[in-house]
Amino acid sequence: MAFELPALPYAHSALADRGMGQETLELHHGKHHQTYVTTLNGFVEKNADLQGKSLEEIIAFSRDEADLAPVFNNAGQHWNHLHFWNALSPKGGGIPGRLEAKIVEDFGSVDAFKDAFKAAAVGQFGSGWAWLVLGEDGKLKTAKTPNGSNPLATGEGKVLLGLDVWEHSYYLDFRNRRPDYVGNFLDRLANYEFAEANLG
Ligand code: MN3
Repeated sequence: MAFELPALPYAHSALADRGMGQETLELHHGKHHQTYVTTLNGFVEKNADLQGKSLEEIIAFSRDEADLAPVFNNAGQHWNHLHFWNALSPKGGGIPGRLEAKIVEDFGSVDAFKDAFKAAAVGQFGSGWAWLVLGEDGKLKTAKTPNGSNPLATGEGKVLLGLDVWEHSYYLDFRNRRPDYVGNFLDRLANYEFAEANLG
């Protein structure tokens, strides 16, 4: 039962007028994400300990094993991208009421949330991810993780919204300007309805 690359929930061209071009999505989904899936399936084929486990179980199993770092990173990247495609929307940027109220309660304002998320995304040195998570204390917070890691693995909370800050996600559209890519995501691309649904 191999892992599979799902279709994008929108056309490859659907986000082009909001700052994420067709070529970016074709490469990111069809090449980068596909490679994580193919590589992960190769590891599972050769390692009986991984067989029959869910994606989340493989992430937990490989998290603290140095020998399994490539398994962890490819499994994490598969999970992260499954999330990421849903965290983007051709109608993105608008924050629905229940999530907005929670953001204002926990960050003070929407602007303060965006500043904190930008700080996490820009401050992640090298490749990785920025996140909005619901912590175990019931409060929203931002987080950042390197490479293929994520808040499932670090135990930082339940993921509401994640942003890929690997260069492959923005270099064609924004060149080296990661802060502009992050700001564009928060204002025009982020699927806050998906984030609100993840609140539970
Ligand atoms: Mn990526």
